[in-house]
Order: sequence, then C-alpha cells, then structure tokens
Amino acid sequence: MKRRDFVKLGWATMIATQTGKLRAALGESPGLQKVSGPLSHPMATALEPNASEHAANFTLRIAPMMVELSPQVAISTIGYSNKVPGPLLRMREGQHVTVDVVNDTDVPEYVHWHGLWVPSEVDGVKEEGTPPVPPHDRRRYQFAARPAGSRWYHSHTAAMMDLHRGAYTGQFGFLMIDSANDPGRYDQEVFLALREWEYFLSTVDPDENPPDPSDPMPEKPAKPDLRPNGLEVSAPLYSINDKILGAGEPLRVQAGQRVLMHLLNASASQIHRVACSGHRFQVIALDGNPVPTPQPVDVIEIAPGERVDAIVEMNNPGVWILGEIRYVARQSGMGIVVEYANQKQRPRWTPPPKSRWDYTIFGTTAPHPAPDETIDMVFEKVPGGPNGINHWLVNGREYPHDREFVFRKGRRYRLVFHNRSDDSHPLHIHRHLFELVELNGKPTAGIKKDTVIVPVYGRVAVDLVADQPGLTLFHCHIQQHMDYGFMALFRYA
Ligand SMILES: [Cu+2]
Repeated sequence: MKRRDFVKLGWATMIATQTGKLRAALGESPGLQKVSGPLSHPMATALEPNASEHAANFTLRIAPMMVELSPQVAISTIGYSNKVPGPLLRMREGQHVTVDVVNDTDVPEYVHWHGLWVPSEVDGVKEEGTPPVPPHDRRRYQFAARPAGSRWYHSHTAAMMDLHRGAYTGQFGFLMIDSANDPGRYDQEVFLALREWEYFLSTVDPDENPPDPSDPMPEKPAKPDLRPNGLEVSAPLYSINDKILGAGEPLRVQAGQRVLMHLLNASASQIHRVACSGHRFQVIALDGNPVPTPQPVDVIEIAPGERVDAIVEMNNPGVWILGEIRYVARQSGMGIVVEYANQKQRPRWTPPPKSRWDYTIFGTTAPHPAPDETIDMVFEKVPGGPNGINHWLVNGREYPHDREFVFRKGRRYRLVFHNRSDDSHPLHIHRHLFELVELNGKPTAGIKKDTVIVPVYGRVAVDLVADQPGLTLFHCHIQQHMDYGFMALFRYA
C-alpha cells in the first residue's frame, strides 16, 4: 500500500469511528440549527419586502448543511437549499428564467451559470463585474436559457487557503436546458456528480494519474524545473452525488434499458476516470454539446468543470459497480452500485481494459475556417516549496495582468494553450463555447466545449467566435490553481 493510500484509509476509518460524536456535535451546532428547512428560517420573512413583483422560477438558499455520506459518516459544508448536489434546475431552451439566491452565510457569494451564454453582470463572477449575493441578503439572477444541454451552477468565490469556501464546499448543482430537438431514445435518466470531501493540504503529490510516457509532450522544456513542489489539495473521502459507494440507493435498472447518464466532475481539484463494470459508455455529448461522432468507450475521463453525457445499454444482468478506476478512490467512496431487477448478489467490480481518453475520436476531420487572429497563451508553474503554494503564470504573469486580452466582436480567434507545467489543467472560458482544433498535434473538428484538459506539457488549440460582448473570464478549473494566478480576463474592444 502506498503511503497516500494509508493516509486516506486511515483518515476515513478515524472519521467513521468518531461518527457518533461528530453527528452529535453537528446536531448541536448553533450554526446548523439555522438549516431546519428552507421556509422556516427567520431571514425569509425579513427579506420579503425586497422580493420583486413576480415569483422566481427557482430559489436557491446558500447555507451551512450536513451531508450524510453514509450512515457512519457525516460532514458539514455549505450547500444550496440543503441538498448536495443542489436542486436540479431544469428549463426549456430560450426560456426566460428567474433564480432568486438567498445567502444565509456571513460572506459574499457568487453563483456561476457554467456553460451558459449570459451577460457578464449575470454570469456570477466578481472579475467580470457581477454584483455579489451579500451575506444575509439575496439577489435575483435573470437570464435566457441558452444553449441547450447539460450545464451546471456552482460557487465562483476565491478560496485561497480556506478549504471551506468556493468549489471546496457543496455549492454545485445540475442545470439542464432541454431542446426541442429529439435527444434520442432512452428509458431512464440519471445525474452523477463526482466529488471529494474534507479537502486538506498535502506534500504528497495528489496526481494519481501519472502521464503516459508515450504522450508527445510538445511543450516539455529542455531542462526540467527542479524546484520543490508546493502543497497540493488532497481529500480522504469521495462520493458520487452525496453518497459513498454502497451507502446510497443503487441505480436500479432492467435488462434492455438504455440509461442516459449525465456525468459531472464537481471536484475542486481532481481529474477522474470512471468505468461501469460489465458495460460500455456510448458518449453522445461533451460539456452538454452533442458530438459529431458518438463512440463507445470503456473509461470516461472527466476533469473539474467538465460534463459527459453517455448512454449505457443494460445488456449484462447482475449487480455491478460504476466507479473510479483507481482502487483508492473507489475504496474512499467514489462509486455507485448498478443493480438489475431480481439480481441480489454482491456488487462486482471488473477492471476495464486499458484505455486512453482521446477527445478527437468524437470529432470529424472537417477543415476549419482560417482564424482572423491567433492568441498564444503560455502556462507555467512557480513551485511553492514544501511549505508554500504553487503560483501560476499566464504569459509570464500571475492574474491580474496589466492589460486584458482583447476580442473584437464577430472575429474568429484561435487560442493556443501551451502547458509548460507537469500538471494537467482543465481550462475554462466563460460565456462562450469553443471548438477543438488540435490536441498535441492531432487535428479534430466539430467538438464544442467550454472546458478542455490540456495534458502535462501538452498543447491544445481551440477556435472561438467572439459573439458575447462583455468581460470574459478564463481560468484553470482547479480551485487552487485559479486562486493562485491561473486566470486571465478578456474584454471586447
Ligand atoms: Cu490547473
């Protein structure tokens, strides 16, 4: 057993044995007394006069809550409306939606609508000029629901060293925009959010997926950086939605069903790889956008911020585990039991065949129109040393830059991401979609995303049409990287 495995299992065991005390302590906490129910909070009455003339389609209440990961393990966090993931926000494409957000915490919050074409003032991002939801107050967000597909919403506050803020909390949820177009035949729809809990800082490198040495690594420097790495974010507990493997209701299926799975990586720090024992995933959409060439895969790789929609044909009756392919991640909770009707045996895990994730298999080979302009973005790490945090540079500077990057409306841009660091980064651009053009030299077309993994020492090119005027944030979706420099702001000229 590796040292980090021991650390994780030891920690989880400790938590389990302390559960009685922990739950008693949480139940008696005056902070948690507030969360007795969305309508029973005294603040609700006090806030009524501020409510506008018409009722909201959805209300989200940000407040401390307890998540019962299993009957033995409960943790405290901040969540939306006492649910993890938060309530499913489901809407029609083009619908004008009003979301009231009530903030029952002591700090300002931002709710970001990830993957939606919304104005900067509504996007839920301080850097773009969205006003906060003030502490013990409320704010109304209004937008037109576009584009159709699997979107999500989450906190967009900086956390820095506070591992109980922003993406480290339970503030995330699914947001589905339904299209009038036929989504294809399926019998059941499930939402699966991948998460870790009780984040801590560690000198142990949490990169559990070492890069494949056969990767091209076009951005690898001639001389390696030998400075010691900083503290990284790790976690002892994992879950799918709010339950560790085996603790929740199984996913109940029947032979012959087609199950549509909406996967979301709501982690603050880790890329995950999942497999469904005895089955394959037919990937139909990435980041909510249908892919031109749906393909079956054994393993789905999904980074913080990304979504994958896949159909699983239930053609292998039994009781199976859908979960992280790393043993320690499954043992720490990242999995769910898939149970066919009238099958009662122990859940089985069968390791998937060795496979590598490659976005380009879902694309086409169509040519791309020539871009009007190419913007090169170079990412580098400044190692923090054993008692520090790594800092991140975009074109030689930490955020904020002296001058923003500039778009002109209607122009077509090629963004070329040069990752000169030994970590993979899920890069996200707000309020726009981009199309993948090239991954480590491999061309592709037709894959539209809002978040893309740029592998270790890798290079990725994407095309984007600047059609959403307003400030636009670009960042790595790993909270610690974003907080320590890995951001850039685009403005329209
Ligand atoms: Cu990063």
